[in-house]
Amino acid sequence: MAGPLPAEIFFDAATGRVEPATGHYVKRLSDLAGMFRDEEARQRDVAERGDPLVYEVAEYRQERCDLFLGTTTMQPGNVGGEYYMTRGHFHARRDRGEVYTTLSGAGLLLLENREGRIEVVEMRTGSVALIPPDWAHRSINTGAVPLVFSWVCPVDAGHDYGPILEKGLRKIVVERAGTPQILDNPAFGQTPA
Ligand code: PAN
Ligand code: ZN
Repeated sequence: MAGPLPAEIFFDAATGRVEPATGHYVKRLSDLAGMFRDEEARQRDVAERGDPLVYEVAEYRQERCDLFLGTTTMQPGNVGGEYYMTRGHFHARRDRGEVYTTLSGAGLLLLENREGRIEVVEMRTGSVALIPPDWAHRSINTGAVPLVFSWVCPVDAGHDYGPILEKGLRKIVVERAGTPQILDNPAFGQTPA
């Protein structure tokens, strides 16, 4: 049996389109219950703004290849002042890292390790973030246009969403007078209702 073959994959830096893609999913605001500090505002926006798209993920993978790759495209927006963000996760395998490369837009990558240490990496065109093994990671679009980044990850890394769903991260990123502010998360450690 032939192994995986070398491939050229095209990423559209403005739209995040992956060509060819082997998978794709979208996350709308209705999919993100309990993630924002103002849950009522989230529900209102779902009802009144037609359940806006928050982000989408497109990927390319081949069987028996140890790596896979893709893009995440995040819309601009906020819920009660808290910028649109991804769910955020640890990798299920604690010995698997990842690399994010920002293709367009502007944002912040919020990282937190098991000891509660926080790191923030700026996301802007050309910036490459190294996510070491066992650091939770969440990306946040703080700009006025889509934030598009590519990622490369071991296929066996897996996702563990549990800890962030249950406790949140220690920091939140909110808009104040048009600029992003990183604040302590007042609800950290509280499981959403
Ligand atoms: C990324 C993320 C993607 C969506 O591909 O999965 O940006 O974020 P959430 O999975 O946290 O919703 C990645 O980090 N993969 O491991
Ligand atoms: Zn990841």
